[in-house]
Amino acid sequence: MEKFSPVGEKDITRAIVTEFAKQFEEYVESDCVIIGGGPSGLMAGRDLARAGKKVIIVERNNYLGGGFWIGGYLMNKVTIRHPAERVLEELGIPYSEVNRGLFVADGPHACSKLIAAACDAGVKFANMTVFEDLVLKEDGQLCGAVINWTPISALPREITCVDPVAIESLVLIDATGHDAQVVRKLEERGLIKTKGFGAMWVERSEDLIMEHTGEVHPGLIVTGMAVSTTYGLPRMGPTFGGMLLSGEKGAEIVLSKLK
Ligand code: 48H
Repeated sequence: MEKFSPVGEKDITRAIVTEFAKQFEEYVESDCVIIGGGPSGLMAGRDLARAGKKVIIVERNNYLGGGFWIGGYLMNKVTIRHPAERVLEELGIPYSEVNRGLFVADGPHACSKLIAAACDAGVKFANMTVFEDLVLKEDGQLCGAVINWTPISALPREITCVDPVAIESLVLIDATGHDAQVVRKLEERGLIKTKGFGAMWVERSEDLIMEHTGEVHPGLIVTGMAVSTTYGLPRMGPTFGGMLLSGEKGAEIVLSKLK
């Protein structure tokens, strides 16, 4: 059997540190920073990277995919309503039609294909990294994100005080799901008023999300469930078509802004 190459511990450590630092240094200045690596953030990232933009997704967890692994109630079948099944086709995710206009796929298969598509397109990731605050300049223009390692931000202030760092971008996307964390930072500063997502009403919610996906503040686009929270729209429950198409629309808006 062929032997493994004679590479030692220090070489492995050096490879990790060097490659991480190189990428981080490069993405400190990006075309678009997306906060949140769930279905809407991954779709937006994939489309932006495919269009040749430099895009990084900041994700507080180690894993990517947000709520897209599980369909609902801890059951790993995800549902998608027409017309979003075209995304399943595009990503090569096997699915079946269980009712007219209602499609089902395996959560792990769907989610991993979406993550892979974003990676293949060239999206970079800062995982285990939490969005903490905004970089706001003239006339309230949003120009970047203040970030820290998730384990550091999770520690109580009494036992640690490690300042965050900032990364700059021309545009940001809030894809943080129910919490709408980026929009909420604007709210803390009196720049916007969020309404909180409404009760479940699937027939209305996804069309409304598509209508409202857009720029909420100069330099900030909101996608996915964060749109419901921002505008007080009904939630849709465990179905993901609106998340995928909202991410796609968010990317189109970013691209038109970057032109
Ligand atoms: C870094 C953060 C931070 C932070 C959060 O929840 P998600 O899957 O979001 P969407 O909008 O792409 O999809 C929502 C969908 O999964 C869902 O929950 C649905 C359809 N619910 C319907 C209903 O009725 O409830 O992903 C958001 C991601 C997660 O991975 C978070 O960890 C991450 O954002 N995130 N990352 N810094 N401050 N906050």
